Amino acid sequence: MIVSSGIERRYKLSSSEFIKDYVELGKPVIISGVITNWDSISQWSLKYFKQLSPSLKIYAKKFSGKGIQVCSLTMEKYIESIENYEADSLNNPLPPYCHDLPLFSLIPSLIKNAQPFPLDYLPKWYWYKWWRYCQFFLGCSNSVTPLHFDCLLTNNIFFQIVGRKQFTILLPEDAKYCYRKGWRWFLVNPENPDFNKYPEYKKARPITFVVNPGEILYMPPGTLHHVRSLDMSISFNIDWHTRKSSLNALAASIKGMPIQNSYYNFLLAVGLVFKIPSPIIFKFYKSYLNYVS
Ligand SMILES: O=C(O)CCC(=O)C(=O)O
Ligand SMILES: [Fe+2]
Repeated sequence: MIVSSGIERRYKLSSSEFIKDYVELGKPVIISGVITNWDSISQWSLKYFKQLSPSLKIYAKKFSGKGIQVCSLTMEKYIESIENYEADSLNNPLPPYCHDLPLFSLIPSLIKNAQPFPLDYLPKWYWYKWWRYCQFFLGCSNSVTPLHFDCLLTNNIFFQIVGRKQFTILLPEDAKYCYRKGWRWFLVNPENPDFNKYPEYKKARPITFVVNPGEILYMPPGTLHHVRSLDMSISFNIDWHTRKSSLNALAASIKGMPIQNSYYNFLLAVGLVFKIPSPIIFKFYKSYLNYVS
């Protein structure tokens, strides 16, 4: 396996540099110093979420070789299962992983804890009610998201609020060494690759790093990522297109992208390219936030 040189880290990166040196070049980066003063960094905890909204119905996922199993439970029950696991991981089962939850829409009082939001990293089209595009990840230590890329081939800005996460990422050109299954998932486990089964993975150049609370990770479209929570963790991301990435993603419709994904990309391309206001597009796009694929 070729071990590559790591990811760039930048302190208080300006939006013009972010766009010129990372988004336009398709280069990942970790940015520190931008969200360090958010209230969420000091205030959010799973206990806090439980107090705010104990009876909120949420969904959690179990990832296995057979696919994704989704279960529904209340915030209170979910947090209790995490607390039990963190207190005694030997005698409690690993709880499912609450993954892709639009928590700002479900608990709007959280929005004020994520200010000032670095809106100028995003195209203006997303500025109006930006929080509607965010998806949360709540989980215990050892929660894992297997290797995949984000299904609409969007850019991803990932905000790590509580706990640390270890990412292993690969650039899109290495996808061919990772044994794809369906549209977006990959069979190789980068933490313990089985080279007998997946010999081509020896040619891949995975990059492993830890994202700490208060840091932002940017991943360009098509970046493969495997994520392990090192601690109990709260994060959220925003998946977004530029005009260019929306058109590239539409072009991927002929490369096996599921038709449902092409529909969402079509909506975003219409918004970004023809400047149709986001409140109109969002009515149709909204169902994407509950889309499991
Ligand atoms: O944090 C995780 O476990 C997964 C994150 C992820 O896949 C994403 O932000 O697209
Ligand atoms: Fe992802």
